[in-house]
This record gives sequence, structure tokens and C-alpha cells, in this order.
Amino acid sequence: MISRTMQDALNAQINLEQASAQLYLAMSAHCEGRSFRGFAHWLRVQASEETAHALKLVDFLLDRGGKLELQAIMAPPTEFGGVIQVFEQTLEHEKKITARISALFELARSEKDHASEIALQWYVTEQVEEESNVGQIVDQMHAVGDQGGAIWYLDSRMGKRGKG
Ligand code: OFO
Repeated sequence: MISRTMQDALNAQINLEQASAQLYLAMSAHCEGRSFRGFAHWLRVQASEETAHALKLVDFLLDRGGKLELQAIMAPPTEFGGVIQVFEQTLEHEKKITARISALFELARSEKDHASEIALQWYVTEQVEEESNVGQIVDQMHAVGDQGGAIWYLDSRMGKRGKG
């Protein structure tokens, strides 16, 4: 049986993953509205990955006999600026999520909850990949700028992202 403290922390993380899905869906729509369909596609896939992250935690919580307590999901902004700013904000968001996952991992450790610690290792590794992928995109965007044709080339490449 999972402790109340760990249950609350996992429920909070589930909410954050859902909020991430909402954020990326909003960003996707923002890019779509500027005809950057490749960036929009990439963000839409990212939104569905975030939902998968939430569901993976839900399954873990339920497997441990915990109670799922869903909370209201924070509404994302509706304006994000230019496409480079969208991805800069994505990187900042992922860094915040990494910090939350680290805190959750530390909590599992201090609670001596080995099962949670092992389950959270997947998220620790995932965050390394998330930050690396988005960091690379931001670097490429800074290199090409948002004015010339190269940004449209980048857009078409981003449109090739597979699901999950
Ligand atoms: Fe769930 O990894 Fe991004 O936020």
C-alpha cells in the first residue's frame, strides 16, 4: 500500500503531466495558426506523450492500491509569441518538470518507497531525453532565425515526427 504522502505527490505529478499536455496542445494550435504545420504536428505529438506520461503514473498509483484524485488542470496561456519563443518556453517548461521529477524521486527515497523510486527512474531518464530533444530544436532555431526560408525547412522536418 502506498503512503498518503507519496499518493498526494503522485496525484500532483499526474496533474502536472496533464497540464503539460494542455500546454503543448495550446502551443500546437498557436503554431498551426501561423501556418507552421510541422511545429504544430511536433507539439501535438508531444501533447499526446504527456497524456501517456500521466496515464503511466495513474496505472502505477492504482497498482499500488492508491487513490486517484484528479484536480482541475491549469489553463495554458493563449499567446506564445513567435515560433522560436514557443520552443524556448517548451524548454523552460521541461526544465521545471525535470526539477519536479527529481523532487518526487527524492521523496520516494526519503519515504523508503522502493517501488515508486524504481517507477520514477523511467521519468528521470525520459526528462534527459525531453530536455535534449527540445534543446537541440531551440539551438537549430537560433541558428536559422525566424525570417528566412530555413525556418520553413525546419518546420517541414519537424512535421515528420512519428507518434510517441
Ligand atoms: Fe512529461 O515530460 Fe514533458 O513535461
